[in-house]
Amino acid sequence: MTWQDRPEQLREDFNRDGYVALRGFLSDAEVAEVHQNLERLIAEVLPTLPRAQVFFEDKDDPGTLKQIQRLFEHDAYFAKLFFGSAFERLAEILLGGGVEGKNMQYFNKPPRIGQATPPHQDGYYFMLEPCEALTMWLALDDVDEENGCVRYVRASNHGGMRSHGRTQTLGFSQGITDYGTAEDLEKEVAFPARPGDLLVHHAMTIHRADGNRSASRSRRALGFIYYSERAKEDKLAHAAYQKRLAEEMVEAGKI
Ligand SMILES: O=C(O)CCC(=O)C(=O)O
Repeated sequence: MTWQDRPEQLREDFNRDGYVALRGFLSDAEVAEVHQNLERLIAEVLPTLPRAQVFFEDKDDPGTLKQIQRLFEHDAYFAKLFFGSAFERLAEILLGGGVEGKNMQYFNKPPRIGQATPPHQDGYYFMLEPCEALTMWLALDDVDEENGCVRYVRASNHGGMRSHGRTQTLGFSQGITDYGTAEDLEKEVAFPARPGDLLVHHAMTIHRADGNRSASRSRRALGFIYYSERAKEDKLAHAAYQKRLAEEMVEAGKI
């Protein structure tokens, strides 16, 4: 049975737990195609992108690339993967209606130096009313506890928005300030993944990841963000925040 055969079950699991994991969402051949296109994009397109859309762990070392924003704007292959695709169809099933694709990101945590992802709720960044949106995380490497697999707090999508504060993590500027209660830790579930596995979380679901402690294994992934058509964005607040953040990053010499 494939994921298309069980839409109600998937939506029920997603609403209950705040996440679903679809193993083997892409085949090995499809993952190989994504890798080829990423290599091409990194070699040919990356040098032309605005600096607020490309993050390195060390901006003087191109080998430490950690994030690229808005892939679909930069390249037709990624636009096709994002819009009108199986990913978009799955988002419609899980959010129960029409969706709007908002962001597609490349994530890496380079070996040894890849930083932890602070605990956060994406909805805090998105500024939506109602907060109906999701993020998909497509593994492109074997990912486990050593190289920083994603961790979700089960059913945290039902607990409201937690207090967030500024972090020093490039690409994840906000983190939950009181993360680590007994309930958080008890309900935290680690999601090791292999290339082609897809994790999907609701914008209210608390999640985090450790850094990459491995000596030589990269930890690459693609993120897909879709908003429900019902969600209204506070566009002014969002644009003002993005501008302030980009200025801060330039001032701090991070980008
Ligand atoms: O790649 C990661 O560590 C986490 C990604 C994430 O937090 C997100 O896409 O919301």
